[in-house]
Amino acid sequence: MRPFGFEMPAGECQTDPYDSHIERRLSSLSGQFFNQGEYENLLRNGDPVVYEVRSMERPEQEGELSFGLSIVHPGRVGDEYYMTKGHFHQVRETAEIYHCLRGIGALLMESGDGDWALEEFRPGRVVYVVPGWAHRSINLSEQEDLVTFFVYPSHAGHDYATIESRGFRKLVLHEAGGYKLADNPRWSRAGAECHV
Ligand code: S6P
Ligand code: ZN
Repeated sequence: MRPFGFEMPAGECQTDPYDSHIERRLSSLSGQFFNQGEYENLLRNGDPVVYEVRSMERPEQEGELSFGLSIVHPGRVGDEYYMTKGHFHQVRETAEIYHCLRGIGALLMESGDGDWALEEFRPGRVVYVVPGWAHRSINLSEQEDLVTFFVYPSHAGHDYATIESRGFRKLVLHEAGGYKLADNPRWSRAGAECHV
């Protein structure tokens, strides 16, 4: 492959290099939303696409960088905003950068021993995920997609199982005029530490 460049508009682009497109529907986020009753209600009325990822596939080896767009659609399950599954990198010593292109949201992050951080996304904002921290994108808008550009080392791999089993320590919930953070009752420090 030769060096290359491409446009990165916030909207649709016909000339981007992405060769992979995945859609994550509500059914693939089973157990992740706090309000299980509302989750099941919504699923009975269909299985909406919650988020999409367009990326360029690179060999999963050190030295390569994988990158693409994460697009989280607007919506809520009860008071909880649409969000990505979230993951640790399998190779914990790998970082990631997110650059917000469009929308309003946040990146919820959590270290292996349960420290947590929330960084807001708005157009132009960059978030640096330090090695060892799990990350989940959350769309805080009720109308607009949250579009971020991400880049990470291609050998990082993805550990989804840890988050699937206990979730993140904090929930990001809607409240009039903004959002609030709440403790996730499913989360336990013991569950966090056994996965460090
Ligand atoms: C990969 C990077 C993003 C996410 C995407 C979807 O390391 O963090 O490409 O894959 O935002 O999130 P998730 O948690 O479903 O992979
Ligand atoms: Zn990642």
